[in-house]
Amino acid sequence: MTIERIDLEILRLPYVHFFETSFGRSYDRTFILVRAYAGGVCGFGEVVAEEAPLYSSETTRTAWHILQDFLIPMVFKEGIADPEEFARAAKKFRGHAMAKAGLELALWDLKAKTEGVPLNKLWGGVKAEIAAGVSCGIEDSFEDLVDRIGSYLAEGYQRIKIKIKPGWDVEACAAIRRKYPDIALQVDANGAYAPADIPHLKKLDDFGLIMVEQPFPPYDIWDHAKLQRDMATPLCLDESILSETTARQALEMGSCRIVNIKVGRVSGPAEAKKIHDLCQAQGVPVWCGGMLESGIGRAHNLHLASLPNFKFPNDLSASNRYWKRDLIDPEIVLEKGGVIRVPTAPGIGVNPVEDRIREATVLRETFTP
Ligand code: OSB
Ligand code: MG
Repeated sequence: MTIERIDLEILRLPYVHFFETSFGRSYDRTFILVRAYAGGVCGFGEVVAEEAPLYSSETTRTAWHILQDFLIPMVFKEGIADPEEFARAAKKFRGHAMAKAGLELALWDLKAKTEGVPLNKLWGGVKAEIAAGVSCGIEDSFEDLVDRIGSYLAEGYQRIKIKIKPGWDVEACAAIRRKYPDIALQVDANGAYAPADIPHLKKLDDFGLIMVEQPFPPYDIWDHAKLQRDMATPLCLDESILSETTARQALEMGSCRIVNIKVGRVSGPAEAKKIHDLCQAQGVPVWCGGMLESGIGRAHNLHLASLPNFKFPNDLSASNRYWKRDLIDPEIVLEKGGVIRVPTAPGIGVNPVEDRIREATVLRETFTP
C-alpha cells in the first residue's frame, strides 16, 4: 500500500455550551482533520491540538506546520503507509505529539478499512460498549454547576468529572455532595496548583472522589508523588504522561495510581497501547480522556477505550454533549445504563458528513508526493 494523497483541513465548531477549565473559557473548538488516501480508501484522523498552547505547548498552527513540513514529506519520501512504521519513523522528530497522532490515526483508519475490520480489532479491543462519563467545566455559580450535573445524570451518565482551580474546588465538591451524596465523582485541575497547596488539596479527601486528576503542572511528577503519599484519594495523571517512559517513571515514583490515556498527548495509538499494556502488567487501571473531539476523533477514542485495562468510566460523551450537529452520521448516542457502543463497521466505523465538514472548514490543503 502506498499513500497517494493527504488532505489537511482546519475546522471550527461551536460548542453547545461554553467549556471553562483552569486555563479559561472557550466557546468553540478549532482542530485539524487529516485524510490519508490509498487505493480508493480514505482514512480519517483528528489533531486535538487547540488554538492556544494552554493544555500543551502545541497549537493548531504548530501542528499544521509539523505535518506540512516534516511528517507528510516523511511519509511520501520513505513510502510509509503502515501506522506502526509511521510511529517509529516519526520519533526522530522531537515533541509535537498531537501532530504525529493525527496522521497516525488516519493511517490506522485506512489500514482497518483496507482490511475490512473495525479499528479495535487491530488494537486488541474486547468490549462492545464502553462506560460513559461527562466532563463538566467551571460555571458562573455552584448552583449552575449542580443544575448542569443534574441534567447529565438524568441523561444517564455513569460518572461526573468537574474541573477545579484555586477558588473553585472544595466548595464546589461540597455543593455537589449536598445534592448528590453518592454519585461517582472525580475532579481535574489541569495543573492549576503548586506544591504549597498540598494542605489545601488534602481537603479533597473528604468527598469520596474516585480520583484527583493532574493537580500540578505537566513536568512535575515528583511533587505528585509527595502529594500521593499524603492523600487517600488516588491521583490520576493526564498532562504528565507523554510516553511509555514517563508512565513507567511516574509509576515507579508513586506519582499516581491511575493513568488517563489520550492518543493525542502520547503521540498516537501505538504509544497509547504500550502505556495501556505497561499499566495492565502493573495492575494500574487506565481510562480514556477526551479533548472535546468531533465525532471522528471520538470514534477513535471509543475503539481505544474497548481495550481490557480501561477500567473507569471515560471522558467519552454523546455527540449532543458537545455539538449542535456532530460531523458524523449517525451521531454518537448514550445508551441505557450509561454506555456508548463501539462502532462495528470497518475502520473508525462512523460516517463523516461532507456537507457538515465543508460548513465548518476554514482552511484546506491537499498534499501529493
Ligand atoms: O484535561 O481532560 C482534560 C478538554 C480539553 C482539554 C483537556 C481536558 C478536557 C476535558 C474534556 O476534560 C473531556 C471530553 O472530551 O469530554
Ligand atoms: Mg485532564
